[in-house]
Amino acid sequence: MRTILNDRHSRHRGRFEMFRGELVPCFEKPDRVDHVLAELQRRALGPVEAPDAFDEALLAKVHNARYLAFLAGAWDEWVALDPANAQHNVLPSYWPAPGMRRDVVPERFAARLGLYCFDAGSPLMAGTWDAARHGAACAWTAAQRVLAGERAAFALTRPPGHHAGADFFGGYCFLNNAAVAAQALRDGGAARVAVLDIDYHHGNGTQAIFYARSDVHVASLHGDPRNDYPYYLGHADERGEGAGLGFNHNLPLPRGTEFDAWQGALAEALAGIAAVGAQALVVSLGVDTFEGDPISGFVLRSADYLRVGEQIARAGLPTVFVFEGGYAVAEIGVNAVNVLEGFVQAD
Ligand code: OKP
Ligand code: ZN
Repeated sequence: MRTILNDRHSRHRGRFEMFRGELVPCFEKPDRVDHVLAELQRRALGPVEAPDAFDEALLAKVHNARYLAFLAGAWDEWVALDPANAQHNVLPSYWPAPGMRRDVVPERFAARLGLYCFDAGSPLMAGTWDAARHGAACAWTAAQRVLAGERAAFALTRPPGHHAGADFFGGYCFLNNAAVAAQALRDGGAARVAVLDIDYHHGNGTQAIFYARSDVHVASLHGDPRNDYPYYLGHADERGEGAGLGFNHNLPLPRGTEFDAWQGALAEALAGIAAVGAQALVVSLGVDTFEGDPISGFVLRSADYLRVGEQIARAGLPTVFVFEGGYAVAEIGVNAVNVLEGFVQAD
């Protein structure tokens, strides 16, 4: 399987996120991708390449133009406010509460920041935009390889993407790489695309982007939002709206869920994907379902990920894997590459 690597990922390197009233070192760090890359190369799973030239105008198919302009210029605006800001990451502290106005775009940077971001855990810095847009290019390129006839391709990138919506960032995510890949598969001729999100956290951004669309079906297995981030979306009764009704499938699971039960939910998600007649698949591949993950609550073991890859391969669809979460850094390479190897071996 071919890997498209974001070689700019380490330009995004957050210092601190807000956690329990303190700023703590970021869980989402450059080592994560480096470990996956090392394991891919150790197992010789296939070539590793840079992304093709990417037309950034394609981002506007899944994100809103005002948001993209904000994100692209946020760091420069921040530093222009005060040159000393160059030493600090950007993190919001203000958000519009319900009943407050979102239609008037404030002038003040700190206020605009809160319009476009939904948590205090996603620091932005000088290299964020560059890392994120190259990540989107990787997802797009992986989709192009699959459209050209390859059985599967892997976009290895960070920051992750599935929490980013049309006009907001959060959950360590800035641009929705999986949505970019799904849209690229649609534009390349797949009449219906499915996104299968197996990251521990609900992909609220991906769900929101495609919620009213019937051409992209979104299925997600995740920690029940009653107890897990992102808390305010990801319930089983969210089934899509308008033309998209019936094309969103959430499978929330309790903390402590073991592989047997998790795999049953995966089978259900895949049955739904088959039922809607998807012609291509995007997998939001997070491995924070691992028993040793420091911020998550499922208990999958490393060997289980081989079975996950096999089960996904049996869907028989051209597949783009997009890397998302996973914070047990020492095991992240083995876990992620096990999914890919299980997929390849089942073929
Ligand atoms: C991103 B992805 C730990 C609390 C959770 C946000 C988690 C974002 C996960 N400080 N903070 O889905 O893996
Ligand atoms: Zn996650």
